[in-house]
Amino acid sequence: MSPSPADTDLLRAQRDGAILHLRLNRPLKRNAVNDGLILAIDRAFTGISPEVRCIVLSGEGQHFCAGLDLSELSERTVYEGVLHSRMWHATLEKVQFAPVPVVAVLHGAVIGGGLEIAAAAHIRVAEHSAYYGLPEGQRGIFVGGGGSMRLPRLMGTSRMADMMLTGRVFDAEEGHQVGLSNYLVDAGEGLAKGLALAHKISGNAPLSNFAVIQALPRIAELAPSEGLFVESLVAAIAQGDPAAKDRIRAFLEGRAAKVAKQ
Ligand code: 1HE
Repeated sequence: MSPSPADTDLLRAQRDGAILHLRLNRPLKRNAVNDGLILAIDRAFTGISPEVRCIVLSGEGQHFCAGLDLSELSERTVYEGVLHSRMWHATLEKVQFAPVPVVAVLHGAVIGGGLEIAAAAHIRVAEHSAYYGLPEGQRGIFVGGGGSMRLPRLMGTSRMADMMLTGRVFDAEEGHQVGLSNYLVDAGEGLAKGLALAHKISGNAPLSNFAVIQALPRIAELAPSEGLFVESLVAAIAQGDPAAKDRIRAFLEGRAAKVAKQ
């Protein structure tokens, strides 16, 4: 599938030094994700410049994302449906296993596939306007963008089943309590918070960030014995990096910040 010419601005990309800001840009359709938009996300996460240290993902307009573009759904056969879901999987794998951390900034509707996109990010900042829904149950469909794999790990299978079976919508506070967001901020402050976090993350040693996003979720899925063994390897690799040695020397010589309450 290739996007039509009208689809070329579906995802806005803006580089500011080490930070790449990607914006879902279909506000008139509440950033509903058509094939063009998912393919644009896929392209954006393919071959990220080595100068980029963190990615911020947000949505243009009043909502983060209204989920799958339902107008494209009705024409698909069962087999095309499987391929379509696998396309989302491939794209959101690229998001979750991007070479650098991804911070999602959520506001307004974070629905269906929009929540699946958010779940693939490493950190979620939510504004008080955010609300979370999985109306797939009411629409007669199922999640298809990795939601059944990622969302239970964030909020638990039972809560996700409740959302899908009853159409329950979590507001920003409830979403925060159940683990859907890491930070909850006032209206209009999400992007500033997301960018501030991205700046902090960009200041870390790249290999250390890489280990956190690549090794941590994989180790968490292993049996304890295998997980501990892999952890020892990743720990040794990270501490062998010159950046780690420089930073530890800086602390021991009193040149690095202490850990302090924020
Ligand atoms: C859409 C979509 C969409 C809006 N597909 N066109 N997702 C849903 O079931 C959510 C459906 N959307 C909504 O419930 C509401 O639109 C919102 C709560 C997100 C926003 O409400 P509102 O009042 O701000 O906007 P609106 O007037 O409902 O929508 C504005 C336009 O966007 C309108 O089109 P228009 O041509 O009449 O202006 C809507 O039709 C259009 N629009 N959402 C297509 N989703 C990988 S599988 C994932 C499976 C799912 O994601 S299922 C969940 C689908």
